[in-house]
Amino acid sequence: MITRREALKSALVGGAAVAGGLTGATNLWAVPKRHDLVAQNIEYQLMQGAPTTKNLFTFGDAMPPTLRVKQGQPFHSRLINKLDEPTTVHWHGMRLPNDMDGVAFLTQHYVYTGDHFDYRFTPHDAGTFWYHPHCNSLEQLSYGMTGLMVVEEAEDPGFDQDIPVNLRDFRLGGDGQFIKLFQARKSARAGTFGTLRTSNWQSAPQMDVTAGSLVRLRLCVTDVTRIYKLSLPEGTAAKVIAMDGNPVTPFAINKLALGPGQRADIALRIPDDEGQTINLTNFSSSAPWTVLSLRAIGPSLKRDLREIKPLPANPIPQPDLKDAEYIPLEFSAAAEKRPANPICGSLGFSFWAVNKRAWQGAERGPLDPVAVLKRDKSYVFEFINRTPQTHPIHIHGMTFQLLKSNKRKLQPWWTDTALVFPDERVQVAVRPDYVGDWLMHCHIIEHQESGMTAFMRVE
Ligand SMILES: [Cu+2]
Repeated sequence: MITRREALKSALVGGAAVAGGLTGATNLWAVPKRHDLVAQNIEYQLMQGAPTTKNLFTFGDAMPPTLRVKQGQPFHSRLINKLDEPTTVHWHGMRLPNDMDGVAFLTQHYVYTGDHFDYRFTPHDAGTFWYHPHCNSLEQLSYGMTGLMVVEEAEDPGFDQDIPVNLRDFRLGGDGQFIKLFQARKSARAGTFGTLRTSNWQSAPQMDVTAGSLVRLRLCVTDVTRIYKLSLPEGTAAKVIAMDGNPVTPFAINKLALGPGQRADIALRIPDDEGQTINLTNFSSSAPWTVLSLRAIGPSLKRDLREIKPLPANPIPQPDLKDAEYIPLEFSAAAEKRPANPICGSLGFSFWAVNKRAWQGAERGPLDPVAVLKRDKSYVFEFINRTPQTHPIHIHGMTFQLLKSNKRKLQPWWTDTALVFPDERVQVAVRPDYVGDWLMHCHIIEHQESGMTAFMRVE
């Protein structure tokens, strides 16, 4: 008997040559630089004096690299799998062809140990994005496989320095080794937190930046659980200029809620005097803690925040609200909290549901789509949170606009991941521009892997 896994593996091997030939032929005119992502185990000192020697997964030989590409230019990345298990890469926030979306079993087959897979697409939108596996997600993300992707604007906005910041925790014991990644009773609530808080794989790093310069800080929460609340000291010359990759009307950062999957770009003017520091602080825990600090060095460049050019809007298809179809999407606890088979990264529990259905883990094959949409038609989704927890709801392959909430005033931001607070109802508008099966899930990975996942089909 051929198992499903073996059948998929042979299908993959058979299909790879054909796909390689085709993509080779379509790329005669533009040969983009190839960004190789080697998925592998490494040893690394995350915790002072206690190197992590087991189960630290990454792309490359340190923290996954920040990939940089220009808006509108073809991008090519080769995933080379040197892990002892299958993996994939998902490009969070990208509007791209469905077969490049990286979701195991829904949009592509596993990339097995020793195999590789070529991802090719052209980023339409400039901004801060990120990438991670969509396969055994709780382990692979928790073990380190989260990296940033910067899509640069066609025209340089005029910063002196651009600093991507990968915000996440690691769940390590005192010996620097990973401990059990989740506790089921916590997965059924806000999720299980890590023990070591890091920015770019360092604890509260201090970064030296030129005095009086203009810095673009690209904050990206790649943690599997933590919702940050970020502040800079009062009076700091700084503005949030983009959220989740997309430009916003600039505003001051003050306990900014940023959940797993979300990003904030901050334009920051460094003080004039050498040695002056600015601390970025997180207020979401009972005791606030420093996320990173920036220290001014050298003579002042005497720049002014007003010298930054406004970021141009991204070319996102605009929904037509008069012609939009309404689709309610309800996020709740599962009717029955019972153990399920732990397959393809699912936790082995059903705690959560979307429209009353708990996703059972991808390897069993997808359920029916939660909604069937038409490409280029407009929709209003209502995210209805029936739980006492906050959920960062992420939809693959489409960028949607925040419309309104029953709890607070929303800015009309464009996003791919919306925080939906307890008992909140958030309406968003979207006009999907790519056909295919697009996953929708909570980005608290324990919630994703214990039922709070569904997918939408765009025809
Ligand atoms: Cu959630």
